[in-house]
Amino acid sequence: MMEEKPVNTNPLYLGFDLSTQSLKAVVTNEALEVLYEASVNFDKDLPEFRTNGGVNKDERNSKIVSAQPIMWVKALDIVMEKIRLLEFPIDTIVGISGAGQQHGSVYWRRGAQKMLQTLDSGKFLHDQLAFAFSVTHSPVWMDSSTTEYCDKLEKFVGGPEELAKITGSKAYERFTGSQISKIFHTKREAYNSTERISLVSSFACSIFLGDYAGIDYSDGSGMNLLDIRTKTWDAKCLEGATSNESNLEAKLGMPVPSESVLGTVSNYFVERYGFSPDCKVVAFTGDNPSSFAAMALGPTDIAVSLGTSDTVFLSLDSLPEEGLGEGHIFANPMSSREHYMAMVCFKNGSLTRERVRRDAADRSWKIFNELLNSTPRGNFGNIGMYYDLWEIIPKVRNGDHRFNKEGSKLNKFTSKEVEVRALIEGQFLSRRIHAERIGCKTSKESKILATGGASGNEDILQVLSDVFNAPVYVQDTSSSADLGACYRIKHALAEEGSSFMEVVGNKASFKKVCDPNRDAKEIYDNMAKRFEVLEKSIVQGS
Ligand code: 5FX
Repeated sequence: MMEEKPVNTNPLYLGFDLSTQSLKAVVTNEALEVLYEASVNFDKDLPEFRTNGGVNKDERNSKIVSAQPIMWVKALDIVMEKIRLLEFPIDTIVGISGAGQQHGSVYWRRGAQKMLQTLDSGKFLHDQLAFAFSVTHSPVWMDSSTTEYCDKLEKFVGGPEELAKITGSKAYERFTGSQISKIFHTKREAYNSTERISLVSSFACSIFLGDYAGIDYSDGSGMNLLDIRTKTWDAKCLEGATSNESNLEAKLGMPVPSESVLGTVSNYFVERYGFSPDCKVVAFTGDNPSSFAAMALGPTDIAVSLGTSDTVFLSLDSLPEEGLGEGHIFANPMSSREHYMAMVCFKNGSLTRERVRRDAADRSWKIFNELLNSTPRGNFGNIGMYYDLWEIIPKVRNGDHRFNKEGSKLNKFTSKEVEVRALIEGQFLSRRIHAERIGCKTSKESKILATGGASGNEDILQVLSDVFNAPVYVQDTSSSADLGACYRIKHALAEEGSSFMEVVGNKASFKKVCDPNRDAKEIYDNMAKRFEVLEKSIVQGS
């Protein structure tokens, strides 16, 4: 008689986030409740790598920013030991996935695949992978040293708009295509000895898989190399980044859908930590796509992250007809074969709100909110645009711009109240205009999900709600990239054909904090039109 296999009644999911400053792990149950957490902070826990904020800045050129992949490997060793010490049944973990800081690239030396396939469970990973990398310092997303390679790539494919049409984004210094291009042109020997190029996400996935893991469609969209329609490497982009004899396509391997199960966990983890040999490894993705998955947004919802910089995230059923190049279009990590996510980043977020709070409100949020609330919606027709840093979208240099209701330029507003409202309305009008250009359409069902530091300020959120004419919600639990990995595991392991929403549902619990005022639509529809014209004039003069 065949022995009956015990049914696993308590499946657990293990999600990672290999982010800029730390490696975090979270274990959830099937209900996606967090049971255990462990983390490693690169600066504090791995001081031998001398990182600051998890990265190394080149002493002679501050545009060059990197991190050592062997540091990330060592962090994995430590986090796995911490997980072991939590003393839960590791063999009940049914799936592993994760997220990585976007755009960073890892260069595996010839022979590294064999190393991954034959890891000795008696030894640490970092001892065995010490010579696995042909480039010892991986460029990360904070690197901005590749302007000439961006220009070259855009020119080769026919200009920035053309590149955006193919890949979903114009060329950006941090995007992996230009980073690979720089290595190809300046470190040819290292490039030639590279067997495989991974993103940070697929690099971490490869270790759990014990073999090279494919780059997933969603994180792969942040490279300026992937055709976002066909989800294949674009021959022209590959050639523009390197040459037609660079063998880049083979070094990148085949891209994979973000929701794919790539195999079972490497024997190394079975023997060393007691994982079940049946534990599945689901493709890892980028940190932004993974946090996006953790928000489980509906098709008409918008997420607005109000942090040091502000970011707007949208789900798109199809590619926008116009506006490609305004921000970034990635394959949607929840349904990467057919849908898209849009991401628009604005550098001047909390940084600028804090500066105006200092200058107009004596550094006090209480005073700031009182000033904001003592002016009417529409601010008597006054409009402001404030940039402490060179902005990404729109492309303008730093400086403040103030206009009265006739559209004439002013040096100063008449009061601090007007200044504070002009800042907040101006920021959100800009978020709205640029989100609309990339395909954002609000409807009666739309919700705005606010996250990030400033999402705790309900007076600011009221303006957000009015400008977008939609209710604003905040999430009860934080929507993190590691949690998003657990959501993605559950979806990937569910019955074939089930949608992410069916499997994860509205697991993410939202709390409504404001509704738009009745007169908001008319006021801000008009103001958005005026804002757009004024913003254009600034871009032209910049
Ligand atoms: C997105 O395009 C970025 O460059 C950053 O948000 C990184 O993903 C941070 F890890």
